[in-house]
Amino acid sequence: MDTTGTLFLPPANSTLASEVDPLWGFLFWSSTIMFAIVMAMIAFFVIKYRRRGQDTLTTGNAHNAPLEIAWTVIPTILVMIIFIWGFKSYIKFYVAPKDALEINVTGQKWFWSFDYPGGANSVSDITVPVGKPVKLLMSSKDVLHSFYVPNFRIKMDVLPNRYTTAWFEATAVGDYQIFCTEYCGKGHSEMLGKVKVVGEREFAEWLEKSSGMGEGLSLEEFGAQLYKSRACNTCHTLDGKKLVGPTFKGLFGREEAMTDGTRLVADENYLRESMLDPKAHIVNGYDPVMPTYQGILKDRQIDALIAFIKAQQ
Ligand code: HEC
Ligand SMILES: [Cu+2]
Repeated sequence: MDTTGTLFLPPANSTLASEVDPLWGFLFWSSTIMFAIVMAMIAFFVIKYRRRGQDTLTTGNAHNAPLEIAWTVIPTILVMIIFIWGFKSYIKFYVAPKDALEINVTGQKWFWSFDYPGGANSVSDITVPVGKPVKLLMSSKDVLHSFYVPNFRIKMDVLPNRYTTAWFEATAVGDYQIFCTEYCGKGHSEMLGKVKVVGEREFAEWLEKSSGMGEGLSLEEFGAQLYKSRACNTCHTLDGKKLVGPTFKGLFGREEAMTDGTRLVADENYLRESMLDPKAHIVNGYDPVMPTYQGILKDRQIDALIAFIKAQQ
């Protein structure tokens, strides 16, 4: 069933999703039925015991043992069912299988980055194999974020200075939306990405390609790739337009005013510093919101981005 754009959750594409959905359905429908019964009884009693005249009073019942037992026992049973069912699923969600593929997830304003075993990394989108458990080891570089993949029914807070985990096993190849569900500043709604679920063979090929340092590409070509894959393009244009950050067009060699009153020429050292320590100098007219790429970009990648920026004249 395609539920895109409906009130309900999108299709279930992980093994855990089939744990959650029946429980959710049970909660939803038992609440709905309870609600209907309570509403019907309110309506019924309002009519039955309406005021009929000035002096007619009904005599109230002080006790009704069977009724009192019923309204205690039935909800208790329901709550116990929900508790036991929920607790069992919770444990399954909490404890990843031992053989899970472990991927580090870093949240920062305003994108996700992923580090795979073997040195590959990616920004915004995470690529994973189908039919294999994947464990996410998550932390934040700045504020609270939350990693949410509706198709997998997983949602977990991502905190600075502490690791949280989540795991899933995707059951179908495809692209699934990632949302950040913890308000994290003005770029929060753009903190999007995709889980790209691929076959086992493609995954191995992807790992191979992404752990590479752009072999066979010129620095400028590699830089063009990184400009997109490291999400620079969410804040910097190539066509002269101002986005969250200044455009890369004509940047190299330009003299710029900084908020601390200094004027700097955008040379190679300045560009490098802008990526690794963006708060060191803030360009006049912009907010200090660029994330640091310290620990994310390796030297050849920095060289490649500099070559790419130089070419944008
Ligand atoms: C979340 C938005 C954002 C992202 C993502 C981002 N930047 Fe920035 N960047 C900014 C902002 C805002 C400024 C201006 C304020 C400052 O100097 O820190 C800036 C400034 C810069 C500057 C200095 C520009 C100038 O005119 O002096 C360079 C170079 C730069 N960024 C490179 C990059 C590269 C390379 C990437 C990707 C690896 C990147 N940025 C990703 C927001 C971003
Ligand atoms: Cu966020």
